[in-house]
Amino acid sequence: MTMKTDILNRLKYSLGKDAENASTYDWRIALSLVLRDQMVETWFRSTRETYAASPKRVYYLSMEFLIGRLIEDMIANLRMEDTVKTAIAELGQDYDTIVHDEPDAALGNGGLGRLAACFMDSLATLGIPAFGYGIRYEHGLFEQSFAQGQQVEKPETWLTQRHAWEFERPEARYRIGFGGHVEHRDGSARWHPGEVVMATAHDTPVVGWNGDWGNTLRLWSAEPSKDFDLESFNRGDYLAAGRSEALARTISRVLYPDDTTESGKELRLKQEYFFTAASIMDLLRRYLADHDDIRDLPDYVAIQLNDTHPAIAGPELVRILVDEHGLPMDEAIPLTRRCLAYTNHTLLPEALERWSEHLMGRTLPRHLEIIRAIEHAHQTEFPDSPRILDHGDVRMGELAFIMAHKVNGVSALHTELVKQTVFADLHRIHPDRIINQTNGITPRRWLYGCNPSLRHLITDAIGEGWVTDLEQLTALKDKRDDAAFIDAFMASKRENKVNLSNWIGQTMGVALDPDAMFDVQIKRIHEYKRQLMNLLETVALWNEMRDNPNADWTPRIKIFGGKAAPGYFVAKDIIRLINDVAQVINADPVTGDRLKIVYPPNYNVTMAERLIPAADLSEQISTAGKEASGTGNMKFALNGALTIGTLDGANVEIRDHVGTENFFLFGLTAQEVMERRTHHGYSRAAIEASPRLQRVLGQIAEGRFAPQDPSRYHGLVGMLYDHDYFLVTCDFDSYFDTQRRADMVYQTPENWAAMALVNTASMGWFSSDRTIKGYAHDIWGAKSVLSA
Ligand code: TH1
Repeated sequence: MTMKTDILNRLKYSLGKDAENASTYDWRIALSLVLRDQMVETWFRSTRETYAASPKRVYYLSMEFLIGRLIEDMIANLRMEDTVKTAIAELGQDYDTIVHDEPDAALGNGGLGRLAACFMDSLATLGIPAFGYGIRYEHGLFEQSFAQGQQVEKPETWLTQRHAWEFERPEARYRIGFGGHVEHRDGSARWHPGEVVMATAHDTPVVGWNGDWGNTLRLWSAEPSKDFDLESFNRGDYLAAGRSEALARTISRVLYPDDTTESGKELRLKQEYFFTAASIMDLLRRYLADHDDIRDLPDYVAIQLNDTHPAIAGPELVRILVDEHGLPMDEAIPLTRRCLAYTNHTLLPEALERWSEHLMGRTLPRHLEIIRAIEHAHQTEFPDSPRILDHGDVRMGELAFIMAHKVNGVSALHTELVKQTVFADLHRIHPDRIINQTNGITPRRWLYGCNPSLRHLITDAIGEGWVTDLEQLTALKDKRDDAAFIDAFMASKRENKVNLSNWIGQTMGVALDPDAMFDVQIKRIHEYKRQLMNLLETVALWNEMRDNPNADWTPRIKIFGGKAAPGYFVAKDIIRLINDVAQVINADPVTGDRLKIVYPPNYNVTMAERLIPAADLSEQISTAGKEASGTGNMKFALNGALTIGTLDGANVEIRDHVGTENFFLFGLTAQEVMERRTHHGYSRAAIEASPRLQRVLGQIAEGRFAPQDPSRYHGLVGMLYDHDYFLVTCDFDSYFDTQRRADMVYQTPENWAAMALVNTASMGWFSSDRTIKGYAHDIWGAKSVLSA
């Protein structure tokens, strides 16, 4: 009853609308504002308790927070589902319509950004005082559509609507300098920036489970330092007056759409420094408000660098300690190190950030001096240390490593490879610095929220404790021989598949058989993730179905989702090929309902929430050694999909947890991959040994899927023959055979379901709550402040 009046009041007083004239948008904003009001209570209480306890605070610095929609998250965490649904129904509105009206906040590219969002949820649920710091991009990741099968990018516009969750903080504004020169006098330095941009804070409350604790996601937006250039304006030079304003705003205008690729652009460096510097100033202001001695900073502040993107935090904090607080350099560097920790998310050489010294010196002259001082100090102590400054570049990985007291990888295998490869020499010098923290996912969004039918089934069986203690799912293992439970488990999966089929029918006009195996690969399009291998296997299966149309084939729906970086041409070719092949196969009456390919455009968090609960088979097929962890792999297994995968990233640990008999393993190991690359002509040899693969490549090369333009894929096929760096050809046969093994198991639905149930039941360890406890204990020395 009060919920209903609260919504009507918000509609009236915040939106100036009455119920008769309110649009879906108006209802959504009114509801969001009511929910935000509810969160504010928790939020204030958490802030008060934090000030009273004066604990160590965690600051998670990330270029990306891929939060998606928030409304259902907020409703679930506040435990208000029934209240809201009743109120919305009484108001004569449709709950789903309102929820689906919210734009998906895509302030990230993929796994790295989504991990940051899961971590924020876990920090709040665990009651660890924390801030997420990032950039309030005006345009998130581009919107993808397909034109004749090719990816088309359009700007994303989530902020053209009101972002109902945030509070602007005009009082939290900082001046961020760029360029200019450094003045040295009497042994001290002063940086005189040539250009200044203002950083303004926008706060989104992040409330944990049950509304027990609230933290803050603080995103910075860039604004001109003076409203505009009055002098130019008065001269009548309106363009010049606007130019400096536009330049400032450019910094928070758009997210770089490159996942695991370094862009090396000046604007990117400015974005990195912009949000890092604002965050450091903000946390220092908070610290100095109730502490006198800057030397105690590491007892109260833990700063986590999400990859090297905020690695300039090291030199920035040293700069403030030395230039503004008068600490000697040899004290400032170790003090800073005790505050900082760095997470490495990839070994891909193209992702390791480097900035030319020239650009760094021009953009951040004082920081370049400090980086030289850091280099000098480290070289003095460890003369054979690898260098930060190398061939005229500043290497951000080395800088982050040297300025961090802990460096972590994101899965057991990845951490081992970090020790053996990128940071082998630094690891020898600092053998205790590298540790592992295997990634995790929040069960609130990735089971409770996205899969209501499974949520209810589990809660009815074992109670609700699993939501904050995911290991309780192990109790479900007892149910694997309980026929009634297995039936209910299968019914839940089928319900999700029917829902997905309806959505795909409506949005794409393709009819799907919900009893077919739903085989899903959703992630950024990248050669190392090998969507191409999945597609080649699909064509091979199609050939064999046509050769043998009367055999008892397991029907398959191949579902793809994902975007390619706009400048990544091979990835874009792969997208086009998937769409071209889909056209041919989907129209084939011989295979009919038994084989379909669907590739819904514009994959995002919201689409993942639809697809994952409906998946039977999860494709985690990267070249071993290339996927640092993966987190989609965890979401699928938690929702009762079986994995077909390589021994890569967190797949290794997932397989250990669910049992080797409940995981479809194939392919070369990371060691074997490295070894195979030393063989001359390995891919041509693999193709020649596989008639099945030869046939598929022949069909693609001769234009079977692009009859109007038969040479379209010559480049792609040629690449597989000559430089198949990601070993698609070498793993193809083993992948195909393993797929047929999956087909066989699927033919006995109860067996499949029992294996799927064991997957769900074994995923407790992959909760991001476990991951965050690991960071808190091993890296931050931070504790929960949540009163019991
Ligand atoms: C991803 C990794 O590729 C993935 O394996 C991992 O699960 C995820 O991070 C979370 O740890 C990365 N995303 C990016 C994005 C950029 C640069 C490097 C990486 S690594 C922009």
